[in-house]
Amino acid sequence: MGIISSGFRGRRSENTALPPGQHETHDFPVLTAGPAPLIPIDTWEFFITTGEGQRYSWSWDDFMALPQEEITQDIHCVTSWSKLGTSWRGVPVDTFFESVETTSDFATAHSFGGYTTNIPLWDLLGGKAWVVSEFGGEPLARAHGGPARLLVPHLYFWKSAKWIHGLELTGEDVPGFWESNGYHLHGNPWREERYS
Ligand SMILES: Nc1nc2c(c(=O)[nH]1)N[C@H]1C(S)=C(S)[C@@H](COP(=O)(O)O)O[C@H]1N2
Ligand SMILES: [Mo]
Repeated sequence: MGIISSGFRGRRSENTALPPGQHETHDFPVLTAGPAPLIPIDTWEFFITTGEGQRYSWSWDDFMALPQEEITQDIHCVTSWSKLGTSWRGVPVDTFFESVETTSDFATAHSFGGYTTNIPLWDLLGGKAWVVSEFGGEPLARAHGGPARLLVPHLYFWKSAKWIHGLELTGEDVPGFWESNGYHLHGNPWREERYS
């Protein structure tokens, strides 16, 4: 022995699940620009509008009737905390798209309260994103986006729009709230796509 490949030399992060520049937290910080909106369940809807002018929508009951998945994923906030192994329950974005026809390549997620964030459709489909209504086996707390938020764990957590209202599909990538304020258009934590 005695031969150590250069890949193993030096100080290694204890947890290989952490993207570069991130540290693990066991808290669940709340990060919201502005006040948390209150959305009564009977007025809640999730919409998808297409570049072709179609509008699809689901009431809370429609949403609850869809097949739900248990999700365990790591989340990474651009402010440098990561939370590993978080558990959620929700509906894959793919499920909503089963009935949607579009040629659009991009989406703007719209939240109740006005927050927006842009995400390529490719990053929302293929089992990579969900609309979730439970965290850790409990209904999602309002501070964390309840009754329902978007979960896009493979991108920085600002893409996981709390109080999700719907997805507006567009032909071009249109910067959302943080993306218009200096954050990266895409936000892949493994490539440290933090700021533009
Ligand atoms: N509607 C809405 N969604 C939002 C935000 C927000 O201000 N409003 N903040 C984003 C940011 S910057 C982060 S880091 C996460 C924080 O989610 P948490 O408060 O559940 O930790 O929500 C994202 N989704
Ligand atoms: Mo954030």
